[in-house]
Formats: sequence, structure tokens, C-alpha cells
Amino acid sequence: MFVRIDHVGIAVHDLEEKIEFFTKTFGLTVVAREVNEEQGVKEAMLRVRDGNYIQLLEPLTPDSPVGKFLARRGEGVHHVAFGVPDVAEAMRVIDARGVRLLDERPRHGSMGSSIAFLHPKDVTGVLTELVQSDHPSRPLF
Ligand code: V0V
Ligand code: CO
Repeated sequence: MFVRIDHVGIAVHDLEEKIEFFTKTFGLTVVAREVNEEQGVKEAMLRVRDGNYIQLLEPLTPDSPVGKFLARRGEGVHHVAFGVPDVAEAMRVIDARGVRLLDERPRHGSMGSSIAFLHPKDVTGVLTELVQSDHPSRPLF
């Protein structure tokens, strides 16, 4: 079902400052930036290689998912995202296996992707994201 680790999402207070840190320290390149109102984030995708990214996430408001996470836990790993060939199909199968979905249908994600989240309490404390993308820099394998 999971074909690759698409990205690791990291919650940060200041996106520009942390972009500077990750690019300067590790030589990563920003390939996309987006404000996603529905998810309550301003985010940047930093390419490790095609299909594998670090996603830096700054909250738009304190009561958004990332805003609440920062208040409770501070900066750090917020979620792990797995590439899947068909997000709706993966949601159906995972739901049938008893893991709570946080989305009833796929949502818009970075670089034109379709995404859905699984409840962290059902995945050993890890907020888990499913990603379907047909972006050329995000191949399935
Ligand atoms: C909360 N909890 C987490 C967590 N956030 N555990 C692990 N990782 C996280 N990121 C724990 C929290 O400590 C509580 O545990 C429990 O879950 C329930 O917390 P809550 O306060 O009741 O719930 P909320 O309101 O903080 O909501 C948590 C969830 C929410 C996960 C339901 O954050 C959510 O719906 N997230 C999905 C959307 C999202 O995160 N979007 C931003 C990324 P205790 O204390 O009870 O033990 S957007 C993105 O990745 C994009 C756009 C992309 O990739 O393209
Ligand atoms: Co993500």
C-alpha cells in the first residue's frame, strides 16, 4: 500500500528562518511553497531527492492543527507522509482495517497532490498522511 516515504512534516514557528537553516545546513532546495488555508498552514517543500521531501509547516493561526501542536509540544516532527498509488482506495482499505480517518475525502495538498490523514492515536502516536501525486518530481516509485 505504501510505496515510499513522501515527506516528513516538521512544525516550525518561523518558516523563513527554518528554510534558511535547512537549505544552508543540509544543502536542500526549496521546490514549492504554498499557503494552504484549509490545512491552516504556510508550507515549503525541500527536496532530498525526487519523491522524498522535508515539509516545513508554519501555522496560519494558533487554533490550527500545527498551531495547537506547537503550543503543546514545541517545534519538531509533526507527521510522516507515505506515497500511495490511489489515496481514495488506500483510505477505503485502511478504514476497513479499523484505523480512524481524519478526512472523509481526499483534500488538496502540496504540489497539486491529494492527501488524507490518519488519527495518530491509531498509528502508535504518529500522525500519518497519505499522498497521491502525479507531479513529475514526485514519482510513485
Ligand atoms: C495531536 N496529537 C498528535 C499530533 N497532534 N499526536 C502525534 N502527532 C501529532 N501531530 C495528539 C494529541 O497530543 C492528543 O493526545 C491527541 O492527538 C488528540 O489531540 P487533540 O488536542 O484532541 O486534537 P487536535 O485538535 O490537536 O487535533 C489533532 C489532529 C489534528 C491530529 C486530529 O491535528 C488533525 O486533524 N490533523 C490533520 C491535518 C493537519 O495536521 N494538517 C497540517 C499539515 P493526548 O494528549 O490526548 O494523549 S498540512 C500538510 O501536511 C499538507 C498540506 C501537505 O502535506 O501537503
Ligand atoms: Co504533509
